[in-house]
Amino acid sequence: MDKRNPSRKDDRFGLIAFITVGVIVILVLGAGIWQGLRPLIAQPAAGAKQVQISMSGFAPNVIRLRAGSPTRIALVDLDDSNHIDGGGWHNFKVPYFHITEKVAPLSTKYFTLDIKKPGIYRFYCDICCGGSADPSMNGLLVVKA
Ligand SMILES: [Cu+2]
Repeated sequence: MDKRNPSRKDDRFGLIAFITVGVIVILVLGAGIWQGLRPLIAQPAAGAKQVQISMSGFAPNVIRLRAGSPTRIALVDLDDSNHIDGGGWHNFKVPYFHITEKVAPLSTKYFTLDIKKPGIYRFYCDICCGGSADPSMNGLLVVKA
């Protein structure tokens, strides 16, 4: 009589149960995260240009403005506070104009950009991911006359 067979069956059952529970946990967590993020992502900021920021960078990373025409920006932070690097906080810095706007995890920060001088200016986040040295944390403000 082979004594290994029953224990092998037990192992397989254990593995299948583990995978099933894992899949259920991933589905439930995924649905929860999606439900939590959806209002943020879907919420149209009335009259504001939406700029999303996360660990993967700014989207869009090119913001086009007209000189002398104030533009409201809705900076949407998609990261939650569980991020080790910066705790989910991000900022939007335009060093040329000494602008710094900070946004909390999973929230939206509204501010107005009123640039009078046409040109192309760099912006970046210096809270996470290596900050201004990280190309994905950089963007360009294109201000036309
Ligand atoms: Cu950041």
